[in-house]
Amino acid sequence: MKKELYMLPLALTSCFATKVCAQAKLPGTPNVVFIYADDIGYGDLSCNGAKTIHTPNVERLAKMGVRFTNAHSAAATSTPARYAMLTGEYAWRKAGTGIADGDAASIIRPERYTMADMFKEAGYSTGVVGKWHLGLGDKNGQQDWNQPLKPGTGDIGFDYSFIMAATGDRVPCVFVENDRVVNLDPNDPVQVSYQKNFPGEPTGKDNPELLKMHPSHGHNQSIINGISRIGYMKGGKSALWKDEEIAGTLTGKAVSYIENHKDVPFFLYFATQDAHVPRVPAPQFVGKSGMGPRGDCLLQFDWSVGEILNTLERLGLDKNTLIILSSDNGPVVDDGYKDQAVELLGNHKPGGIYRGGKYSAYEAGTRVPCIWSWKGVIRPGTVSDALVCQIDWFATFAEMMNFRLPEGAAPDSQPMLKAWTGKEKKGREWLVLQNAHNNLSITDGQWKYIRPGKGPAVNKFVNIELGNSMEPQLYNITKDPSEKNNVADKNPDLVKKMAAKLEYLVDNRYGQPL
Ligand code: NG6
Ligand code: CA
Repeated sequence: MKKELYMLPLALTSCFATKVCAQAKLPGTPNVVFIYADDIGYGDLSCNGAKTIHTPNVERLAKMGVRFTNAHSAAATSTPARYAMLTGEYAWRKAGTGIADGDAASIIRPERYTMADMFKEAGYSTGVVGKWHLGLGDKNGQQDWNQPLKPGTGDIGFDYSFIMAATGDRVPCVFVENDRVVNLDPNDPVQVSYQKNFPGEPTGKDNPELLKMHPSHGHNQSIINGISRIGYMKGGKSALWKDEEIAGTLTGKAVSYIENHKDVPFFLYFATQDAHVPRVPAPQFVGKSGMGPRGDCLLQFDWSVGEILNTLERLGLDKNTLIILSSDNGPVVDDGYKDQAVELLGNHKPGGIYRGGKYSAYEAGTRVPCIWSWKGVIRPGTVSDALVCQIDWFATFAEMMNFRLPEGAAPDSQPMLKAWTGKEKKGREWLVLQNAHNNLSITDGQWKYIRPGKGPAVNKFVNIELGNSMEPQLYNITKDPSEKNNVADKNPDLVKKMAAKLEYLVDNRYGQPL
């Protein structure tokens, strides 16, 4: 698809003409800030009922806007959830969108029309700060990390980026700013491999004596800052991040992005590393939750949220900024490091009442925290039970800005501004969700059908039920939100109907209801 300039709202067209893009005054063109958490579950936040952890800044945001109780990421892991959110296309339609290695090539290619492209065309400055996990460069494993990484975020609509290439537990452990590794010493180039180690470099597997945090499963390759990771890397010493500084660095970059763009309309996608593994909170949060590093990282996340809210208020931008908070997938307690998350969990339920967790087809896999706040438009303190999904943000922003999307863009994204602003109780008619084994489910908010498919029933390492089964599963989510009773046998007609609906949608017939 070619990128062209499409019909723009009047006020923004004139902004192009004068080349002075003052803060857009139209109610339909607020600044947009995403605060996108990693692996934070529905039950991890006090606004959603957590009792053992207090997250006051998220509560403050919830009080300002609408809190959703049935909001989903499009997939139960990071890469496909982010892919779907930024492209408006279900990730299961596209090969190569599973959990990306740290040396994955750009998964969203320049010809793909993204949410950032749309904002840019609508006259916004566009920035991404934080966890990326959608690949960089042209070919898997072929990147030269010492050169600009092309294609990169700038080729899919972001004017500015300050990102972690993949995840905290994957090499390379460096920040990348506008396609270049930050603080790189040319005399100590970064090398990365997901195939084999570099001769002489220690690994978690062979040199556990060098570790300050030990893996519980996987994560036994290159050692960076005393933590062994997934993948091998060598060099780039001056560029390596310090794990306990990641939240501060990323939050600081997000804050300066907002400061630097206070006079123009902007879209900021701020993706935190919290509370993904390895969990290494800054000293000020260590021991504060009583639940070990995972709980401390939840407090750190809350702090980041507070910094963003304070910045917007300080700059007087809170009046014209749509703030969105959510998470890429559900929670996991032990995700590969011995960080006491299991031992110190106590009564805390990261997924709330929902079954499963990260990776799972059950509710906790994708039912995530979600808040929209927009002063003057969204009534403060609203709670919505509408069935909504992050995949719809794209088309909803287009609706909000009265922006006509190019044909074929955001094919699975549905404009749902009324639901997202808490004005309408009803959300989607149906929604397709994806677990880590690419098994799909379909829900209409009341019923959920999980299509039979291969894969283990439980991931024993992380102790999460995955929802994989060769038998059809049907749950009455309204009556049985914890998915205790599979009622597929008792409702053969409904199973047939939902299975047919799912097949219809899978068969590339975007969007249209059956
Ligand atoms: C898994 C990792 C897990 C995490 C996940 C991606 C192992 C054993 N487990 O493969 O630790 O990194 O991938 O998480 O390597 S996500 O939130 O970015 O999708
Ligand atoms: Ca995640």
